[in-house]
Amino acid sequence: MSGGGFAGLTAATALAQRGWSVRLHERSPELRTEGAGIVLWNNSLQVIDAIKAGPDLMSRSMTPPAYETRMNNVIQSQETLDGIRWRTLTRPHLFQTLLVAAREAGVEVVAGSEVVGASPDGTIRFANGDSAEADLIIGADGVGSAVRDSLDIPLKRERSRDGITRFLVPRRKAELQALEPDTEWDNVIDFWNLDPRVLRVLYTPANDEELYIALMSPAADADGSRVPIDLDLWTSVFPQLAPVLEDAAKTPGRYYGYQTTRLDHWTEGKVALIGDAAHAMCPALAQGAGCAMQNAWTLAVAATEADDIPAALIDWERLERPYTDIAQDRSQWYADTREMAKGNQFQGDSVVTATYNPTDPHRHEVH
Ligand code: FAD
Ligand code: 3HM
Repeated sequence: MSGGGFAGLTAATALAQRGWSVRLHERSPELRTEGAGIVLWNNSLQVIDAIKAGPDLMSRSMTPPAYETRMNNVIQSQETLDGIRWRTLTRPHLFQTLLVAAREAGVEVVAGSEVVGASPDGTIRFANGDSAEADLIIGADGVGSAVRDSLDIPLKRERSRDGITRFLVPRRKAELQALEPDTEWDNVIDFWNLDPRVLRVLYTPANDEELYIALMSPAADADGSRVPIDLDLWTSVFPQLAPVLEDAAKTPGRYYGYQTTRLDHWTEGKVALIGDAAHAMCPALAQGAGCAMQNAWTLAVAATEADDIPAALIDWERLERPYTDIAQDRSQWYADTREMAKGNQFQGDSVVTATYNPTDPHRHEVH
């Protein structure tokens, strides 16, 4: 396994729980995550349950009463998402949850170990010159995947015009309530402003103490995309968020331009790619990690049941990829068109992946 992010940890855990002997190589000297908050939907929550990490995840996460969308501070919709399972949480909490599950399952984690490539015959190569043989090699090494690049798989990378800077800050609910008493500050609130200037704050409570805020602007807007953030600019547009924007301005931050990567194929021989290595997507539908975990799980199940691993991997991609493709396509469309600003966005094609249950053994049967 190359990469100890959400994809790699999930696949490693699911395989180890099925009796595989799993070694996970992580380039960084320590296993940890960068970043702020995250939203998970039924597809990944089912996987969390299946690897028996549900109680841990639930202990520090929440389901907000609604996903609210505002345009110029006028409410467009308050989607209660009835019947759809979703949770908001911090990335460090998801990471710790998965790391504990991996360790309990007996995954051997090797930190400070950089993978430089893999071959379809089952050879993995390391930066220190070593190599090893395996029945299955998984490239879960993120958007810059060395495993993927070593296989020369044709890929298409598209960049969108907007991007985002993410922060984890204290909730400050009482202060926010004082500024805007009629607001339900436990909601996710997607504050859009398109006119006269494109600036958006996605406000996502992650638990009782921590708040995830994401500040979006076009990459071409030098002040909007500046880090540390331009506090005067952001508070002038979003005065009701001043207390939490002040906290955000104290951290350096990193502006992330939206991008999408599509590969011609995800597997070659005994090598499979999952997560951002295979299908990096725009975050509009909050499905990047969700798809990573869903594919990690289904890959582990398919490989365990296989008589012939290369053939099983091809089958796995054929059956599972449509659920990722639709999330990727919709997220890119939302990012490119900014149509999310209209509200009522979690319907139809936009929730096909969110409501998928990858752990249902009968999921591909036609009814
Ligand atoms: P990564 O997290 O990138 O992990 C890859 C790991 O591999 C890293 O630990 C890295 O150090 C390691 N590595 C890299 N190269 C090597 C190498 N050569 N050898 C060994 N190790 C290596 N998704 C959601 O589901 N919900 C959300 O709400 C959400 N919000 C998002 C918001 C933003 C702004 C962005 C940018 C993304 C968001 N995502 C969200 C997407 C999600 O963050 C990613 O899809 C997910 O983290 C991908 O996980 P991964 O394990 O594939 O890759
Ligand atoms: C959860 C979430 N949703 C949407 C975006 C986005 O459109 O940038 C980012 C997110 O973290």
